[in-house]
Amino acid sequence: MKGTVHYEKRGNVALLSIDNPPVNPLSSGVRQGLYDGVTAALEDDSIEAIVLTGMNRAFIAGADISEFGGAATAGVSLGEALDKMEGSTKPIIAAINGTAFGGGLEVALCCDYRIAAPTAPVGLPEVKLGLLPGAGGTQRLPRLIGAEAAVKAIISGDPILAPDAFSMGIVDRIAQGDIVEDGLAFAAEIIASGGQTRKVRDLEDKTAADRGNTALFEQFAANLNKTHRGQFAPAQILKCIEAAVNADSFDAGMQVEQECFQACMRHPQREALIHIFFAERAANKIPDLPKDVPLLEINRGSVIGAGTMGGGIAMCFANAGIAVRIHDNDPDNLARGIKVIEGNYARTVSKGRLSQEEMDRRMALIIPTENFDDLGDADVVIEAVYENLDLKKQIFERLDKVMKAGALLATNTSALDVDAIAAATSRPESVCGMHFFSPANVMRLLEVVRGEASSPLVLGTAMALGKRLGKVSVMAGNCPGFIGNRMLAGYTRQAALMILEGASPAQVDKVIYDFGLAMGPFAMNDMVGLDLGWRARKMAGGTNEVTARIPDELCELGRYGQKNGKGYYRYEEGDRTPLPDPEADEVIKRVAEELGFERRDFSDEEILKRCMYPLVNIGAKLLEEGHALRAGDIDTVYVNGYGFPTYVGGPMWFADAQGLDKVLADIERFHAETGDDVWKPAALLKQLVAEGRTFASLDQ
Ligand code: 3H9
Repeated sequence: MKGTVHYEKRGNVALLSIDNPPVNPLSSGVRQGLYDGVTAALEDDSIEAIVLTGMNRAFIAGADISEFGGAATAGVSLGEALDKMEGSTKPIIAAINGTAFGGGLEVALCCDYRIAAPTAPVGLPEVKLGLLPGAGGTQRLPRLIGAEAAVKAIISGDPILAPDAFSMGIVDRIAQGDIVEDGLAFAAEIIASGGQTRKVRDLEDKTAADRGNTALFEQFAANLNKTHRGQFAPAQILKCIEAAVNADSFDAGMQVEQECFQACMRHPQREALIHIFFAERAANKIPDLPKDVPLLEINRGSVIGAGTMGGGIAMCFANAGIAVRIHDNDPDNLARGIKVIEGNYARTVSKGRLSQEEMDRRMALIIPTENFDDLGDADVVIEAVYENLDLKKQIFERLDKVMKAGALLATNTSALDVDAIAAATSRPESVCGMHFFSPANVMRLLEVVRGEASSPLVLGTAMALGKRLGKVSVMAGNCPGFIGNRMLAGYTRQAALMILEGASPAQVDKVIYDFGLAMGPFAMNDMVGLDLGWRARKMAGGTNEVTARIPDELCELGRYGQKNGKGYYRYEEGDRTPLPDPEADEVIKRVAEELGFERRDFSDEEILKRCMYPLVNIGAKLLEEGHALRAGDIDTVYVNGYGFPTYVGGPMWFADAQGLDKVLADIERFHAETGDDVWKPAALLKQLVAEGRTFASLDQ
């Protein structure tokens, strides 16, 4: 059995300490230990109260997710352990030393009293795994804090810091000193005042107020379409909380919770979301980098380029409390960049999500400089100028001269050759790619690009720095576009071809939106600005690429996208809703005819396959070449950097779910029909189909 609970007598109190490192999930040994510990305390007449706490760095991280979907596990169930606790005639005090998430908070809610360390976060994040709190959380939390607050907490799944949990009524006290000593002192007080138990299941006053209020739950349900479009679990959560308010008894509510929990467990979204949970953590582990690889100590950063990317990266450093210099060779750009950063923070302050003092503290960490040589004292420098290989090489040549020995030199290039950039220095072992995604202060993904010469110390440091900056870091090989953008090129090209072949931008965009992305490729292009690509192509002397013809002609007509109210779509003043526009449709038709395309109707299914399967085929090639280490890494890139719906699990997981034999058959058909290189089936895909395997099986 995995994990254990230590039992210790402290006078007339039994101290139960959960021990299942690193974060104490409720594995079989912990469940058994809870059951046995409470039983022993109840049987010992000298014990008058029980204190439950966690060893290691958490109280309890929740149910053991790795047990889900597998064979039944040994020992008592969580339900049996919780019944034992809730049935206890001696008061149980949860001394929440650290994270109490999911089943962990549910354990605490089965205790009679709760005291928390001031830094401990509590929460019910099951929704992020496609689940709902299935050990009474949907029934007990509303009884403690009311339906509305419970809906907010459980549907968002967000952590609640102990001081907020105290004001909401989730915990009774905040520890002033050592959490275990304060828990024992709390127990002594309860014993001294009669040793009363207090079961959350018996509380009524908070839920009584909303009983029969159907409008309240209709309102919650309507909001779900905006906040959790396409997701299965949130509606199930509402059903459970409604039962907590309206069912005839606590047990009847628990029955509803069990049914809904099981429905979530069976749903493919649950499997996809748990796949992403483990994939994000696996991505951090690089097979040939030893766990104890020495790392650079990062106390100061430098960023080159004060544009959108550079500014966002500087904010990442400041948000993590790391001082950072930001340089731009154009003083106006530098001043503008600092203003943008200030504006970003000010907006967060005005929304109440950041205090003014914290904003001031972060702004003070960002030091603008016009002097390139000032960058030299940093432990890491990230170059974030526009995509031009010669310019980047020049910058790295200069960095080689000014940066202190041993510093990490990173380029934020999104597609260029990291080795060519590293070769401009005398220390290519110190160079790697650190590719952030826009806006860098918001997007969670970081691609760490491994150059031919990048040293283990540099790669390990870049991965660890990513974690410190709050990113999900994925290691990518040095190939054009790395993982994310190399795959994306296949997706955008197919979309562009389909509007030449007869689909409309609105149809393609709707298919992608319904699939779960925030917007389709044409709405996205309009948002970014069609003129960027058009100008770049003009500067490069033009292109023969057929897919460039439509955006170029739209730009010739002054249709740059949202910025001037017309692109693939038209936009009403002050409104970002894309509206079909006959003028743009005319351009599309004319260009298609001029290029000799025969226009036809597309089914939504075909559009989806044409957009998604290039991701899969290129993803398979990346795996084959070793440029991506795991299928799960690719999925991690797509859900964290490209808005791919997490509940679909990423493109490789999606392909597995379709059946790789079917995916391959479609790819072969597209290849036969078009001869396009992107459809040349990856050898790995063919091999997996021949062996009856999945991409996921490669990661096991
Ligand atoms: C639930 O509770 C359902 C119930 O309502 C009903 C049941 C009937 N299980 O993230 P880290 C592993 S659903 C198994 O790197 P951090 C993780 O994989 C659950 N393993 O550390 C990693 O392993 P490795 C609701 C888990 O400090 C290691 O622990 N709970 C679990 O950055 C360290 O994790 C949640 O959704 C788990 N529950 O963050 C909480 N949790 O070293 C999920 C972690 O091999 N967990 N591991 O890569 C978290 O949010 C974060 O892990 C936590 C720690 C904040 C706890």
